[in-house]
Amino acid sequence: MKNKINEALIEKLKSAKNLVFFTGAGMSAESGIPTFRGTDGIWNKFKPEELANFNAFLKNPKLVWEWYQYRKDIIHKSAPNNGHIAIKELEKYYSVSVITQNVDNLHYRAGSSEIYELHGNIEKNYCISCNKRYDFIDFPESTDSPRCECGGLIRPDIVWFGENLPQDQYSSAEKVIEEADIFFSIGTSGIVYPAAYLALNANKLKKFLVEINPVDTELTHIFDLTIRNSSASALENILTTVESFK
Ligand code: BV8
Ligand code: ZN
Repeated sequence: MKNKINEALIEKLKSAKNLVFFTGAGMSAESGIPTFRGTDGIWNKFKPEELANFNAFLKNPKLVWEWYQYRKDIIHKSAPNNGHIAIKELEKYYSVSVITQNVDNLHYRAGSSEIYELHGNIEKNYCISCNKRYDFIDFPESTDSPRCECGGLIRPDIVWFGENLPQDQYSSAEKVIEEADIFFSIGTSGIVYPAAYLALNANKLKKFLVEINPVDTELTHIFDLTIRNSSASALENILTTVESFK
């Protein structure tokens, strides 16, 4: 059932120029990609400290690579959902910036033109010894984990726990938030920092904040409006409403 979107949001959408979408794993749930902490969450099976950190990688690169290849296989069988596509379509009417915590490359595949990847991208890799890039390739099956021609270990270009976020992505994200008229936080539990600081910044800057999530999150209290719906349905509703008055 199409629920009508909130009058205050419609008024904002009528006057807005710049939209910012801050997205998390829930954005890709309707593409069939498991979230991290939900009931189907992948962290229920694996502990982040065991896999998504550099020491775990050095200790057992093959196990960490198996985990990332398993996730890449799921992602390669998935496609952007109507939520990713709606965000791309809104570029017809607004300046749209996507700030994503997701590493699944789906916003790119949906065609969004301005994306800031805070936690890296599962299709990108580099050698930890010589920094040679190995992006957008699949490594052949082997008994060892992928090695560079220099002999060094190749790692996913993903931000692990305890690692700094790419400074250029983070500071660009901070800048687009300053210009935002509406800040949407979609499909994130809001517990991972410093990414979650970006929502707190938007709040401090008194932007109009909208949360799209089926359930309450750690950040719910800072939002002007919460839409308790899935990202794909909520974003389709928003796009249809915008198309009705643009
Ligand atoms: C760092 C890559 C500096 C791996 C990930 C304060 C300041 C700084 C750091 C910290 C701090 N407090 C704690 C820390 C440490 C840590 C942290 O935040 N820990 C948390 C767990 C408490 N942060 C770090 O380590 C960061 N590094 O700060 O470096 C530093 C250096 C040295 C020492 C200290 C600090 C690095 C963080 C990045 C870690 N890497 N991923 C990989 O992907 O393999 S984090 C991981 O969580 C993912 O990247 C993911 O993007 C991120 C956030 O998760 P969500 O996207 O929110 O997903 P989640 O499953 O949690 O929630 C899904 C939501 O969707 C739910 O709310 C659900 O209801 C909703 N949903 C479900 N279905 C739908 C839906 N919504 C809409 N529609 C649906 N259909
Ligand atoms: Zn190398």
